Amino acid sequence: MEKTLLLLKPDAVVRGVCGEIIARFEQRGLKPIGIKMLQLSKEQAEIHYAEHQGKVFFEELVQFITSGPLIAMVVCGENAIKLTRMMMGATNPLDAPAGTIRGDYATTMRRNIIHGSDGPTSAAREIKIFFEDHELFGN
Ligand code: D4T
Repeated sequence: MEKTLLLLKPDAVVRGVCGEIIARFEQRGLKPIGIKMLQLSKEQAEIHYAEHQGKVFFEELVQFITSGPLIAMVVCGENAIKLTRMMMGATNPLDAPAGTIRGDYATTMRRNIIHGSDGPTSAAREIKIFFEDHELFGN
């Protein structure tokens, strides 16, 4: 069993599509074991996106992810990381086919509706940023 961190970004909350997106993961067989709504501080966003520090899009990325509340969740299941990445579609929604989350809900790279950890190391690191051990259930 694998765990991964998903963020339903502020655009998903504003547009009221979080429930639909969470339902997709449940339908696929991934089990949510922790969910919370929060607004990231600039410092937390910079830690979460540390790998992008210094890139041209970094400032706008931090500005957007801190612009309003988001929903953070940890889902658990076999091959959860690969499965969630496939379900999300490409980072650039223009390259995400219909049927994927970004392909169905997003149009721009900046507002691409969802984040998912891209590997076991980043999943472990990112889960710790958003959740304490006692906030995860069925561990
Ligand atoms: P996230 O992290 O949001 O799940 O996206 P990905 O894992 O799919 O993609 P990423 O880390 O490469 O990008 C993080 C975040 O930055 C935005 N972005 C990215 C951007 O605004 N311009 C760019 O050129 C890139 C590469 C979109 C997602």
